[in-house]
Amino acid sequence: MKVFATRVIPEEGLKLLQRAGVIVTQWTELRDLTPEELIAHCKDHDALLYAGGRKIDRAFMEHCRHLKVISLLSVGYDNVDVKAATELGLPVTNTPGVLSSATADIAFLLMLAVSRKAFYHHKRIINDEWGFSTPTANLGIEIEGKTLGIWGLGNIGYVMAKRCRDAFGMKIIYCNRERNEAAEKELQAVQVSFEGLLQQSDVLSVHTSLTAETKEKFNKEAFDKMKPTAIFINAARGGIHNETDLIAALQQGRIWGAGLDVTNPEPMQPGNPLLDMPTVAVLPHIGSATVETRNAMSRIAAQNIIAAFEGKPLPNPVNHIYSL
Ligand code: 8YV
Repeated sequence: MKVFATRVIPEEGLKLLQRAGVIVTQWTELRDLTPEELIAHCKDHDALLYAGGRKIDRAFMEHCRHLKVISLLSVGYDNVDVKAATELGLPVTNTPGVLSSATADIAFLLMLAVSRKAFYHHKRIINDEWGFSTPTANLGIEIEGKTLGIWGLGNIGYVMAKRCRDAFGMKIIYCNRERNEAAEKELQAVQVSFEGLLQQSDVLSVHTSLTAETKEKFNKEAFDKMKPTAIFINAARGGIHNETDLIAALQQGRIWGAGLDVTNPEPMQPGNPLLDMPTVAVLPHIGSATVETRNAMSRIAAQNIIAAFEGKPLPNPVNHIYSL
């Protein structure tokens, strides 16, 4: 059996596939495959290992209905039209449960980097502009004892909340569709409304998936309700914030700072005003980008493929969200 991968895949997943006798073709160019190239490559492969690139849409799937599985190297599955896949009988799988710590670490890093303007100061040193002009210039703000608001207190949100509670004694509030009783018990987290989250958070960190409901949920109306001293963190999906509204909110002082591991759109274009703001920190979607986590993800992606090839139940299907 043969797998086509849209990116070079981490070693441990590759080895797992090869030990199972699977032939793996990896797209090694830095540019994304065109839709036509992806179809052409998948025509003579039995599975797709999607590790980034253009969205996998219905048009692709209608040309590649022979695939035994579309195995994502990610926990998020917004880069695939899962509804279409389910209607066309194409299994889609993801890699849950292994990237919560790595991604929460990036959210935590961004919170600190923004609060102390770290990326701005680093850039000043690179530009040979060392130090402060006066004792009150370029000051940051402190995190100790402040309120962390989590939108989407799932696995990643829980780790972020625990890091912040344990390290900085932060008060945890959250807004979820359902209660997170473990967080309430272990972290003394308090469930609040979306309005309450906006009004009470000193740091508001987003940890939801990107869906029709969450798309651009953080827009002008939301930012207007946040504290002018608040920091907005998004290490989930760029599509959850409206970037034009975010830029305006920062420029007009309606919020204090923003830390983004995801942008809208991606990649962020040169000259984006966010890149010149002292209270903004931007990273290129590296939430899961550690040796340990990417290897763990690739092992799961490989296991999903092997199960599909062996006709066994898929360990991590996502089609059920459309209950077909
Ligand atoms: C990247 C992520 O997608 O898992 C997710 O949903 O956003 C990240 O892990 C992944 O690193 C791309 O291969």
